[in-house]
Amino acid sequence: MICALTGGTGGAKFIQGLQAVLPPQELVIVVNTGDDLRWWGLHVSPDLDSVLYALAGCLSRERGWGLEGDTFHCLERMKELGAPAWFQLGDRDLATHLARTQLLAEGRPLSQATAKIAAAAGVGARILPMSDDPLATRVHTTDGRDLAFQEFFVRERCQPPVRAVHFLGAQDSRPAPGVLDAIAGAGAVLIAPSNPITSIGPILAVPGIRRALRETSAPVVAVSPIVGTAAVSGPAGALMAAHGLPVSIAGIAEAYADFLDVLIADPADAGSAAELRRPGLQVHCVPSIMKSDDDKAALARAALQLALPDLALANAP
Ligand code: FO1
Repeated sequence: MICALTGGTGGAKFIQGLQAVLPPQELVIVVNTGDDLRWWGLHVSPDLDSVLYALAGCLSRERGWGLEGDTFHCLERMKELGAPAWFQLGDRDLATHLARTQLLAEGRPLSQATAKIAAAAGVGARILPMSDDPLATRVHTTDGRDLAFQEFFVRERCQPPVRAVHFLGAQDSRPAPGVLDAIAGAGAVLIAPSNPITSIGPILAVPGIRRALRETSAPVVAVSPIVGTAAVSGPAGALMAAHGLPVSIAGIAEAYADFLDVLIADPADAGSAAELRRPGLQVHCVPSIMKSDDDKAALARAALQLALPDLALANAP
C-alpha cells in the first residue's frame, strides 16, 4: 500500500498520476483540510474535492479546481441577492458541498462523509482528511491582519506580504481514523509537490502525524514544488520565505528534514541537488512539471520506482 500526502492543485495532479500506475486499492491519500471554509452555509473542503474530482476524472483542466464544464448560475443569482461571491462555487460542484454538509449535520465525521462521497463518485482509492477535527490555516499579514486561508488565496490573490502562517486548532486536533496506520503500514510514503507551508504544513501540524513519518519504516519520498527559486504555481515561495526557509529545493529538504529519505527535484536543479545529497538523504532529478496526463504518470512512476525499485507498476496511460 502506498500512502500519499497532498494538498492544493499541484498535489491533485500528482495523485492523478499515482492512480494511473497503481491499483486503486493500493492507494491511501491523506489530504489537507486547513483550507476548508464555511461558504453560503456549506462546508467546502477544496483540497478533498480536488483529489476527489481528479481521481473521478472530472477536475476542471482549465481552472485546476471544481468540475470540468461546470456552470455558475447559482453564483450569479447569489450576487443578485447580495451574497458574497468572491469564492466561486459551480452549480454541479454545489451538490458535493450540499451532500457533505448534510452528512456532517447528521453527525458523521468528515472522514465518513468523504468516504461516502468518494464511493458515490466511483473512486476506488481511499481518500482520508488529515483530521476530523477543525484546523484552520490562518495567514498573518505584515499589515497586522489575520486572514482565513481562502481570504488570502482567493479574495486577496496572495498579494498581501505574509508575516507568518498559523494553524488554528492544531493542538486539539487528532489524525482522522486510518491516517497513522496508513503511514505506519505503507510500503512507501509519498509527499506530493504541494506547498510545504499551507498544503503539507497543516497535515504535519496534526499531533502524531509528524512522529509517524519519522518512525515509519517506509521510505518517505517528497517531490519538490519548487523549481529553481520559484514555486511551480501558487504562493509557496513567499510563504516559505516568511517562514525563514530558502526558496529552493534546499528549503523543501529543510521543511521535511526530520523524516525525508528521498527528494525528487527537477533536472533544472541538478546543481543544487548535488550539493544537497548527504548520508540519509538521496536527491534525484526527474522532470516534475506536469502538463499532460503522461507527465503526471511519469512523475508518479519515477517517485514509486525510487521509493520501491522492485514494485511492479501498470503501464498506463
Ligand atoms: N480558487 C480560486 O482561485 N477562486 C475561486 O473562486 C475558487 C473557488 C473554489 C471552489 C471550490 C473548490 O474546491 C476550490 C476553489 N478554488 C478557487 C481553489 C482553492 O482555493 C484551492 O484549491 C485551494 O484551497 C488551494 O490549494
